[in-house]
Amino acid sequence: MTVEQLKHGRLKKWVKESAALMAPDAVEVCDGSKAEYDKMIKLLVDSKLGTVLNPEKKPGCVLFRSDPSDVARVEARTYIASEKQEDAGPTNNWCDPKELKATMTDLYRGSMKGRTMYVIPYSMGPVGSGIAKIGVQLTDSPYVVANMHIMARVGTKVLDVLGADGEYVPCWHSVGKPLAPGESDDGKWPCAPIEQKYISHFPETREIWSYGSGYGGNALLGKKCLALRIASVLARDEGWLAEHMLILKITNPQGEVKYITGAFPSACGKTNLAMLIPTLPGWKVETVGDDIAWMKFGKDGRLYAINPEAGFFGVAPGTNDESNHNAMESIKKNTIYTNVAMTEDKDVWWEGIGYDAPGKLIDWKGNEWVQDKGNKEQPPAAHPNSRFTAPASQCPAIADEWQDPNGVPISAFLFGGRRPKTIPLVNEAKSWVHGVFMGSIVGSEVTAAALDVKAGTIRRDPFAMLPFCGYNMGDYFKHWLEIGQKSTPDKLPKIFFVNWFRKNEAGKFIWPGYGDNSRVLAWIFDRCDGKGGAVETPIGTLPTPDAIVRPDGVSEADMKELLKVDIEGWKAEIADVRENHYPKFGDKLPKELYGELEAIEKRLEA
Ligand code: OXD
Ligand code: MN
Repeated sequence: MTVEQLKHGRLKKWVKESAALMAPDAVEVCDGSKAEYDKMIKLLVDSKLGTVLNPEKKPGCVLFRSDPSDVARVEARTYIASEKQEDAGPTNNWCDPKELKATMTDLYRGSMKGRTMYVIPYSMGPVGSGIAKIGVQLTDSPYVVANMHIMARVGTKVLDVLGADGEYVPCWHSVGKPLAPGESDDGKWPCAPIEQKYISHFPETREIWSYGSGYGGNALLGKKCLALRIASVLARDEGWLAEHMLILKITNPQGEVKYITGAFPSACGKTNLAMLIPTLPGWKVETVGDDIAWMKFGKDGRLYAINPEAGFFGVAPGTNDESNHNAMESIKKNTIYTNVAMTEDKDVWWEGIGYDAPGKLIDWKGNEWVQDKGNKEQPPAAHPNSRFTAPASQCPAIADEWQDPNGVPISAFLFGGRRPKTIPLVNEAKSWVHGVFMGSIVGSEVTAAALDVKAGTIRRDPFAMLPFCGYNMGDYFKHWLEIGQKSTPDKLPKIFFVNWFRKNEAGKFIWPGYGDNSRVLAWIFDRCDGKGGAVETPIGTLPTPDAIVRPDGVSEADMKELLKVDIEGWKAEIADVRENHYPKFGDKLPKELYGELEAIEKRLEA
């Protein structure tokens, strides 16, 4: 479709003005068809950016290697450009919107020369759902178009819903690498240097401007930018929730069903939890979403969640048949791989895939790589943040309801992180406010390799939303407290703090995790019905020692340790929250949360 054929006057005008600034050689409106996807892949293969994988082993799959400067979200270059700095809050980078727009307009000027501008109309959420939102992304990257085909619903069907004057979130994206006449990418991943990368959000005008990166969360603007940062602002204003949460469906042996969402910081196994295969006989877990949940109240006072995405953009390393069989099945065909290693017969390989490298590989940088198991210093063949982009419909465990436009009713929220000590395996909040307190103190252990911080340090990541909240996190806590006022405790989801990552003195994990997490989910399921053995403790409601069926290898003593209230550890935890965490939010920190802090302090002293 051409720009002239667009029926939406405002959209047409905006596309034309954008094209005049960015000066692409051509403009194409995406229709979302398979032919369009194939055309993008062909363009990418012809310009030597993509490699078609072995059709016998990975039919319909393509591999990309990005520039080493463009391998992950860049939090330092991500901005919340609200009118007032206070509205971005202490945890976001802020810039004056006028200043930022001026800087970026200069960068965008002529940035698409030699390239085509693609206009991608997309829906986050089932097309036409009352909970869904529409965005239109302009991009000069066929890689982004192909990925958006998988991660969102794109094309003509979205324009049909938008009609002549519907609302959409305008999103600008350019890789920031114009081409001279006759020049082609010729195998060199296009992007701008790090100091020219900007991932900018304008919450008041609901706009997204991304420049200089072609990678994942920086460039697929429906995901973190729209579905979390901008949507969190819409949710605050409209009384709903846009969260960094997986959504799972769980069925007990009697055939009863509940839906659970869970917020965990990046790299804590959300995708694995969303797709787990229970080791507990008779139980079944199915997937609704693995990264983002949008929740609105139904007429019955319950919260209903949709997964706004249509695909999985998952981390490859560590994914194997044991850790996540369903993910491995999901990525066997029609998948885009980025920065994994390639075998001699054009299959994929990564660290933690479950078997040794089968011969010589090409690593994520494009160099030959031969596994040297004796060398602990050997750089990985796959980048630690290498990814797969796969259609959710390919997941064998996808729930029938995953595209239900009305969403699924949520019974429980989980919060968790990697906590080797103190935090028990599972802990039920005593009240909504106590649950919000739990969410507000979520933290996860960082490894020295991941960030420039001391190994073993706990990075607080409230509600796992630290990099994704589009406004002041103090106000975000308040919003959560207000949500709790909109319904009654019997209708609201119950809140649980979980921790699959406890270690013993020798540094070994005490809890096996993965499929055995179903044992904890079963207790949570029962608690939602007021059942399941439970004891009141100073920190919350914990399972009785025999309430969770122990997996092989977990002794009675281990279970006791996993469910112990570590009074001294909790005192230190609470002191850290009081001294280092909460003060960051100044007077925006709701007093109810200080109230919870004090109540726990008192109970720990008693
Ligand atoms: C993600 C993340 O990519 O949370 O989903 O970082
Ligand atoms: Mn995520």
